[in-house]
Amino acid sequence: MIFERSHILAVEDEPGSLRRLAEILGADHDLTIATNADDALKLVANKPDLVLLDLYLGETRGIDVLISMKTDPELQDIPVLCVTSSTVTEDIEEAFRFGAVDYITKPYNAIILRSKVNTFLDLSRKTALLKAQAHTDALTGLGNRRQLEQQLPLCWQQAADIARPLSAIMVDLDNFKGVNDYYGHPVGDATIRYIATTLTECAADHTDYIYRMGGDEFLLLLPGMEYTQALALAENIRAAVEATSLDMVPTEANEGGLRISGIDITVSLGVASTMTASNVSPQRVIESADDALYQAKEAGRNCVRPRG
Ligand code: GH3
Ligand code: MG
Repeated sequence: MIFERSHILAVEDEPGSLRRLAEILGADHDLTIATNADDALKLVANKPDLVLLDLYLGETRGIDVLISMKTDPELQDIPVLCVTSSTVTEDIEEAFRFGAVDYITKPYNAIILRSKVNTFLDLSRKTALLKAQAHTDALTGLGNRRQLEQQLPLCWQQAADIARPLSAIMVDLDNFKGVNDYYGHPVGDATIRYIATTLTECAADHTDYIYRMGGDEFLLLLPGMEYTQALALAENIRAAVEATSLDMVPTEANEGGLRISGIDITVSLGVASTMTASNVSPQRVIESADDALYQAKEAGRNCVRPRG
């Protein structure tokens, strides 16, 4: 295990205990200190990598810090290690029930504490990495369907908060099988990456919610964007891709691009827009954009089709 320097929040009101924590962990990690639950709740907003939590903090209770963290989606993954004098069964039971990763009673052995801290930091880092990978498309770095599932309610709420529509643009490469068949899979992959970059560039101010839905299909979610704006953006994307030829698509084999002329790259796009309302499912706007994309394919490809 390789240990990186991490940010640890030590919540502890007893000066002797704080000195000891600093001695054991201070050389390897950056320690921030809170001596009561109120300060801890403020400091935890800075998202430390790990929290060491004493349960009895003068007038305040460490368990309230734990409960508050575990109910906040932004903070709930931070490991909380209880370090306390209490050996009361109810305290131990409560700490684990509310999500502490471990419970160490004072006096503790320095080697054991250091080792547990490093183990939980390492586990937490790996879990975060796995989570990020599970939500990212490996070829393009865009969000994948899992990411979309998680973010769709957020997008919907964002649009609802400002009483504006949620728009969606569904994009699919035209006759992409031909690119793969003629030039091979690596060129196909490079083309998909190139389209992902083009989408990100065209939607410069709206890049938070761009997804690769799978294969050669992409989705842009645009909370707060009016229908006509979304149509204009879709047309920009269409024109930008049309202006691309395969010799502009960078590949790993040839950084300067492929020096062949041949298949033109184009995309078809479906656009939909809906006002957020309690009787409409957020999924509906995506289905509508998908229907519109189907119509764009039917209409001969390399075009934008609307669906109100
Ligand atoms: P259409 O205009 O109707 O969309 O025709 P199409 O040939 O693009 O057909 P479709 O969208 O159904 O096919 C997508 C193709 O994308 C099928 C598959 O060979 C290719 N594909 C899917 N994922 C990848 C990938 O990760 N890399 C490469 N190179 N090709 C992929
Ligand atoms: Mg296609």
